Amino acid sequence: MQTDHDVVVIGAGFAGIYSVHKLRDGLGLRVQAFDAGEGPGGTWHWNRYPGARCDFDSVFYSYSFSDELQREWRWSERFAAQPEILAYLEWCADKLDVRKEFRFRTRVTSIVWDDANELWTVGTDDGRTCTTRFVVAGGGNVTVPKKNEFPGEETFRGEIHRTSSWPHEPVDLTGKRVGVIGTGSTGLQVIPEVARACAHLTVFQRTANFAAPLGNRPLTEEESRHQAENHAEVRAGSRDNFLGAPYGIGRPSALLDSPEERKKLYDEFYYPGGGFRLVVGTYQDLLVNKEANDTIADYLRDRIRERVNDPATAELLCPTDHPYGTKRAPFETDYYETFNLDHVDLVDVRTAPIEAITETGLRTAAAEYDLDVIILATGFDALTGTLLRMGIVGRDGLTLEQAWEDGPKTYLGLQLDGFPNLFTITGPQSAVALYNNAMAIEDHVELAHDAIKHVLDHDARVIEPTADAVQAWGRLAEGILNMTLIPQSPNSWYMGRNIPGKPRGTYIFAGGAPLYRAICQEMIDKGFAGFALDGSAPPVPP
Ligand code: NA7
Repeated sequence: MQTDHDVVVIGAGFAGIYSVHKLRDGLGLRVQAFDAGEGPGGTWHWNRYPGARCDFDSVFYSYSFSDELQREWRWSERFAAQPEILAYLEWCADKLDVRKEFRFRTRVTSIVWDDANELWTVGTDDGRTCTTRFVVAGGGNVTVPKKNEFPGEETFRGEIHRTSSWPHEPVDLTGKRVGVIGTGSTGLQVIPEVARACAHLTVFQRTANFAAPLGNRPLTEEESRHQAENHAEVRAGSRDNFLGAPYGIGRPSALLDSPEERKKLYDEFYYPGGGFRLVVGTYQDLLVNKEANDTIADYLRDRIRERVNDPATAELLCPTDHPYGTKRAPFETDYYETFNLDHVDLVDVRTAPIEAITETGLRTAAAEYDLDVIILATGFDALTGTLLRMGIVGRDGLTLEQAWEDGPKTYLGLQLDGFPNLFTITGPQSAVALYNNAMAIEDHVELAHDAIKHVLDHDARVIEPTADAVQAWGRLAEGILNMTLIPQSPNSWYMGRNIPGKPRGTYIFAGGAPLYRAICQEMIDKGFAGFALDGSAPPVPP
């Protein structure tokens, strides 16, 4: 049956921009794309809080598929800030001429499979609907903020801001008493910036985090030009690296070196900074061996005690409840020194939880805090939240909520059984979260493109993973996750544990990008093993 479009693409971030380009210009498909924002940018359109910055080097956190894009764009900092990444994505959208396929300020609210006609009907919040053969969901996996858990928000006489929907106009904090809730990657970025701008800052910390210096600095013109002109050499090896950047590979085990050798190596990575190089460039067993992990955890706690003047505050900032890296490792600039400032206080809300937002501030189980501004940096319903709010209904009226009531179930994080012709870019259980997201997205868009091409080449109508393939992938992803230390974190979003009531499960593929890519390649070589075309499938890969 004729549909309005061949493909509907959701999202105008890294995933949506590339999907439109790849499917329209590569396969000649009729593409309609939607994004709730006013323009391209995705995550980088919304997260405009002070200090928002990527902690992957800009030269790696950018598209690699186009020589032209890499040659023409110049980064100004080693780790770009939000405005520059947003400008980059807007520029890419123009260069690729994809804006015209997007309807902006439009949120997708329903995606319903019509089994009789083998098409999707997509509804949007402007009351319109359209039909399409394929849907490529590229709405990001860290986009739906965690709901505010504190009663009384409506009574507060000051301002409340969420980092994930920060106002476009600058927020003036001069002379204000500010409270920040949350000390994840976002909190650690926003806290030093807010401290610089306000009269008094109270940081409400439930779980201390292991942060290491980011090592950001401006790039010289020479460096920036060198990166652009030699991008292939500069990025070589990215796809062979666990994290998707050419960061090198560490020594086999932290336990084979003496304490002095270990300290020397950690110092070499810690003091200059460099983001995730610390995780992959030091020792290979940090995420799988608790004793090895303890060596870096102790090292990082010692650095916190060195940098924070007040011993009691330093102890409160030292994590004790999870191994390093089992919650997403954050990177910081001046975070710990912020607590040496006279006008900054740290409040422990683990022992005395926040009970309510009041007319004048916040109340914890132990005290009242008077505030003019409250900043919520409390995290996201990550990995599944974006898809679950799109009103997706597959075969036989099965909703995505029903399909995932015990946690996500996917094949390669790309497709789900019962939801034909629907592709989830960097969906749950793909090589996401522990992988440079820009590159993970590129890989996945190409995989979706290859799958759609496979359908078209075979004059088929629908592609969908078999139930066996989904089960096998779930078992593999779970098995690999259980070989790491990640399950030892009580509240990591890697396992859905940061949201009360969210099903616990395997939300990421923790085997690393090279293994994930090898599995996908084998799947393709075996004729899209694990996927069925019009109901008929080749055997599941061993
Ligand atoms: P995170 O890493 O989930 O951090 C959220 C923070 O908010 C974390 O410190 C939480 O403490 C805290 N939080 C959440 N709920 C509460 C309540 N009820 N009381 C006190 N504190 C609370 O989110 P981010 O935005 O920082 O980072 C998300 C990702 O975005 C990041 O990893 C990058 O990939 C981009 P908790 O640890 O739950 O005790």
